[in-house]
Amino acid sequence: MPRHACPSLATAPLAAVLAAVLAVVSGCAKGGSGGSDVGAAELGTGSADASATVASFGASSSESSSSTTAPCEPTTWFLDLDADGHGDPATMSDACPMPEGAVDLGDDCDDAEPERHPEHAEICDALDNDCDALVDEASADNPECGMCKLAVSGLDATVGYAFCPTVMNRNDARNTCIGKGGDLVTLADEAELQALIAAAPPLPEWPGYAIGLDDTLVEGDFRWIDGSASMLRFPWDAGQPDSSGGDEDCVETYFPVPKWNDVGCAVLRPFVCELPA
Ligand SMILES: [Ca+2]
Ligand SMILES: [Ca+2]
Ligand SMILES: [Ca+2]
Ligand SMILES: [Ca+2]
Repeated sequence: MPRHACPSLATAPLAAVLAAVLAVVSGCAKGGSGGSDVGAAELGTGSADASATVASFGASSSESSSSTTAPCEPTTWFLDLDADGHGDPATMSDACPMPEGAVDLGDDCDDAEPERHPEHAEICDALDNDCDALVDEASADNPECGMCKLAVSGLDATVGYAFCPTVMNRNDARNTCIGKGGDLVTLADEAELQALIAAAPPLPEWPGYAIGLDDTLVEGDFRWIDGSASMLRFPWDAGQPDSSGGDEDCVETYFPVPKWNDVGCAVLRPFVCELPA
């Protein structure tokens, strides 16, 4: 069926207004091509700024393909005050087009610190760079921190070790590990012992490194500091433990061969921490 004809505006000025109104009602657009559904706003104002905001563009974008203005889809934005490409999730808003200073990622754990966001490598700077709630944890990018060599356990990627060469008594060593978010290392079984050995950097054979094992409560009954049981058969060095002098309640291990020795808890030793990774 042929389309109905659009009236000419050139021949009858008075009739032009009526014809224009009729054209809208009947589906005739300004160009006279007919059939396209141009919005009334365009006819009334001739304005092309309807895309400036979501509200003015409305929900008719799919029907405006004949308009010369490209549609603008509303997008969720987040303010990125520290300009690290990751926005503050608390500042979410939908807008069109992109507001100044905003990004479409809302995962920054600290929008005032560009050295902290989920894609940042963890480095030794007393900050949680990668936003995983762990500060300066061991990773391929963070092999050493605070004098300690760091390594992730090959047995459990959530476990890390810190091999700390600074000598101190057992109590201070333990508090240092606790201050790092862990404790002196404890070993559940042979597999964990082997994981510790494999993770250890090259270390001098002496002195030994303090670990989280002692018989402070009951002489001769060595227990892990976290109270855990152990399936590990302790790899004592020959003749150890001997409680030489009658007061050797703490334990040190040598690397790379795990020869263990009981030693006085006041003796200054390097130490191994077990930390979340
Ligand atoms: Ca940011
Ligand atoms: Ca940040
Ligand atoms: Ca971290
Ligand atoms: Ca850090």
